[in-house]
Amino acid sequence: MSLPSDFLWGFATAAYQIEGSTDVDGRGPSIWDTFCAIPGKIADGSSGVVACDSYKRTKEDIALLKELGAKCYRFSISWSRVIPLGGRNDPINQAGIDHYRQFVDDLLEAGITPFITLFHWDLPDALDKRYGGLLNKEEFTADFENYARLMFKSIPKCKHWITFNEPWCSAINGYNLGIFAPGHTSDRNKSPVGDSAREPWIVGHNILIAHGKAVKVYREEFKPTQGGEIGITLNGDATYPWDPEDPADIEACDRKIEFAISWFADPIYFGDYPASMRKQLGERLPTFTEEEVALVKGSNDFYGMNHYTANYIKHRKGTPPEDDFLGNLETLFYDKNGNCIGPETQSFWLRPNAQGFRNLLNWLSKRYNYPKIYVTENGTSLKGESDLPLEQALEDDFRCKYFHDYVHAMAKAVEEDGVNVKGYMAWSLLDNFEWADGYVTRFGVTYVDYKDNCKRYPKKSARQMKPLFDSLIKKAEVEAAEAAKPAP
Ligand code: PNW
Repeated sequence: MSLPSDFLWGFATAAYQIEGSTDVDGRGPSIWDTFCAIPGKIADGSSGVVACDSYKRTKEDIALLKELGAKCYRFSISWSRVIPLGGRNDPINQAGIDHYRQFVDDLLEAGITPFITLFHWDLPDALDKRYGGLLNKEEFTADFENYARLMFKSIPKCKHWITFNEPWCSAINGYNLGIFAPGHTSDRNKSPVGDSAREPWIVGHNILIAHGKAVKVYREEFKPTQGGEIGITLNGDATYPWDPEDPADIEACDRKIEFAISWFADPIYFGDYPASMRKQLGERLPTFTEEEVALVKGSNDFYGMNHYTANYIKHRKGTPPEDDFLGNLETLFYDKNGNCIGPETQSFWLRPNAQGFRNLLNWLSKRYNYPKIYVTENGTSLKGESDLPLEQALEDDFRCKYFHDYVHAMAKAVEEDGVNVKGYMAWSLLDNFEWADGYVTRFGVTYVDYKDNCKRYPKKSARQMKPLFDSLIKKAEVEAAEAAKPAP
């Protein structure tokens, strides 16, 4: 088992989850600042106001990355730091731009390759209030294009750009379930009220167009001189049939992935939405104009894959409710024969199943003709980790096993199945603000002591990463040297 010698590995974070300093250096509010202020939305009533204090500790974070041996680091830019009101006619904030440019310089100086995510959910709040944010195609896509251009121009040394992180989460969690900002949902007992049956599909469409516009700008105006690459990051779980003998469950397994991943990946690789989605959603799913197809089709230089878990899938009969977004099926932790998908974690939706990772890498590679893949997130929470005293929390054997098993499953997919994975970023470098879970759920390989000035303590899993990748990459180098030797 081995990985190519140019394989990049490292860690990932996102601006709102780690930076804090929400009113420092001219930053404008994002929809997450507003959302966190709505009572009941965040489990512990917290917000990203302090988070890991990373805005002020960039040197310390880089030193940590270096100490852990990371070759790359994925982070996101807070749009409202660089354009506080967000729009194309709004003033830019040089202090915000300088911060990220300096950060990239410092990473490169430390020998760490930066991956920048332009949008990890923290839309400038002014754009939501001004015109409905992600729901407004003309305005949102033009403003995102403008913001993306400003970043490409300002940070020419970055060679790996991700337009959007997990548009599925923005659309479904933000506009159907209402558990993420801006919190729209059809549930009349909750506010803000939206339209769960329609808004997510409009938001998804608008994100695809905005992605396409940013990619066009990068390819036409920057790539020729900067020579970098650009893509989108999508999330999706692996699937197994609830009843392995039932063709309807087997079919539902593909449909589940289509509703999660192909919703975005099919337009990007093929130019249109999957047939299964059109069939169920009809006119509620927008259609692409010819001009939009030209923008979106072929717009990935690489596929960014976020992956955490797997589910058993049971098909449902009859007409699904209008607000269904799964594809008329149920997701379960046990199959028909009582097999369990994996052990519990602190996250209700996450149960480790490393074989599923290999299966999904294969599924994606076959459907999209073996694209270059960067795993831009993979990781786990631990049940009850927040209740442990510091010394015990540092012994995160459960997380060590998770990373060991998942990374080995990936290496098998590369070596034995011909899947083209070129990088891997563990989620996350630090325990951080886990969105609606607040600080209760920890995903870090580094413990952050929120009660003691955000002090950082690398856990066992943090130190395991370098030997884990060294063993897989070095072996490849040894094998290559062996192969190069003349036959005796
Ligand atoms: C991803 N789900 O989010 C995000 O990109 C990260 O910011 C986040 O911290 C990480 O995974 C861990 O949660 C997800 O409900 C949030 O299936 C929820 C789900 C999936 C991914």
